[in-house]
Amino acid sequence: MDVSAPFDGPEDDETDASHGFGSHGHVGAAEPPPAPVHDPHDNLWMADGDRVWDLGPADVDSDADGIPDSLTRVGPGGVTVYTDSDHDGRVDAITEVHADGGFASHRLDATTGDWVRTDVGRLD
Ligand SMILES: [Ca+2]
Ligand SMILES: [Ca+2]
Repeated sequence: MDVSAPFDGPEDDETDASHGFGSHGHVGAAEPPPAPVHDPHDNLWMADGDRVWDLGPADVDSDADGIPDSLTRVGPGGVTVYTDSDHDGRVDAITEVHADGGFASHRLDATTGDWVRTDVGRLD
């Protein structure tokens, strides 16, 4: 083999100038872990059995972190709020607010895929 590497010339010694200039080994150790990538244009979805419901893009930022995570649907009996709390696109919390002021919250159990009621009450 005749491999002529174009950059295989003698190294200059400019890198020596940085020696002894901040000898910290792990400069990036204090950096926070990368945030999960989220495309706000991704639609929220939820699975019902073997069907997948595409609910459309999130338009409500329920926890004020700057990322839309919820959408609301108004039905004949009240308003339902669908929330994707971990920003993976899949709805994992639902709150139904009924026209009479009662509400019920459900959260998706990721291990079983079942919806578990987490809260129920009445808005006064
Ligand atoms: Ca949010
Ligand atoms: Ca989710």
